[in-house]
Amino acid sequence: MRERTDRRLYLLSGRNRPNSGPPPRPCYPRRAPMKKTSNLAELQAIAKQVRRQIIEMITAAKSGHPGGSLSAVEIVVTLFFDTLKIDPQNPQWPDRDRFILSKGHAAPVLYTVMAECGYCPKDQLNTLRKLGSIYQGHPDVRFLPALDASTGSLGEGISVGIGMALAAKLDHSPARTYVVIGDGETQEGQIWEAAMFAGDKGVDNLVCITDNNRIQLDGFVKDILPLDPLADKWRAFNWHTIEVDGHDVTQLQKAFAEAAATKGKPTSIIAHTVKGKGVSFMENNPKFHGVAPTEDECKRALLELV
Ligand SMILES: Cc1ncc(C[n+]2csc(CCOP(=O)(O)OP(=O)(O)O)c2C)c(N)n1
Ligand SMILES: [Mg+2]
Repeated sequence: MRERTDRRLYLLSGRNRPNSGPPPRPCYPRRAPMKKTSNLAELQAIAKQVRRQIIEMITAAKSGHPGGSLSAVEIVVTLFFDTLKIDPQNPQWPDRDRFILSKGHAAPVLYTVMAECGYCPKDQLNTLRKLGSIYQGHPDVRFLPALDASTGSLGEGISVGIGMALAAKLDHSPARTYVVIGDGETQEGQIWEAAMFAGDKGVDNLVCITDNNRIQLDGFVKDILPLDPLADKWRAFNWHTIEVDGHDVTQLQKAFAEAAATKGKPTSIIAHTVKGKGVSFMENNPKFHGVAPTEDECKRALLELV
């Protein structure tokens, strides 16, 4: 029954090949099972390492999105290393929790964390955005089959997540689905259609985390199309809504636990973050939405991330 649901989702994904299931997910060989941790110091240390890797890989690519990758580090690290029920040695486990980085341009944070978990090779991270690399500019399951979804066209991730969450319910699976969206992305109409649907249908195995870093591609969100009062809007759509400091691992852990304990409603976590977090000249600087650091800027950034 669970396999059939996976197949239904696959057909919906548009990659419909008759008489074939989803492509096999190659298990990247690792020697030991992934080490999960709830320990604050360990998670913070991983976050720092992830930030360094993000800077290095975007510098090597000479293009990419540092700001929104850095703002989401604690969110993605806390999910993968602590909250998500996953097994990188068995990436197709039907009851695994699902993760969708709807703001797919922040792929470097996802690739780095997945590589740290053992889903994919660390030594290829610096091939980001190269022709044929498994680390495409936006997450693509055709290149990296351990992903739960291809993303990059903003606005779509919650809708995809709703499908996965409802499929889990049909299968009586404990799997939960987590979607990370951007605040600029929240200006997309599809976000609110999905919010309205999930709130009405009580999709309580779905969590949407907004990386609320206050900046989108063209500048500050408030100057382009303000979202406030953002939490009230999610509440009005019948979502259990929590606001946290998105760089505070402990607050994130508590919010994810509160979401898991919430029945009858999906949960929206508004994570207040700083775009470019961790690198002084990138923080709150709209320029670093989609511009790679120069070699010199890379060196300066890495000196700050020790
Ligand atoms: C449908 C769609 N329109 C436009 C873009 C181009 N785009 C890429 S990132 C971005 C801004 C996103 O801002 P936000 O969601 O706040 O991301 P973050 O600040 O976390 O980087 C835009 C408009 C896109 N990827 N998809
Ligand atoms: Mg933003």
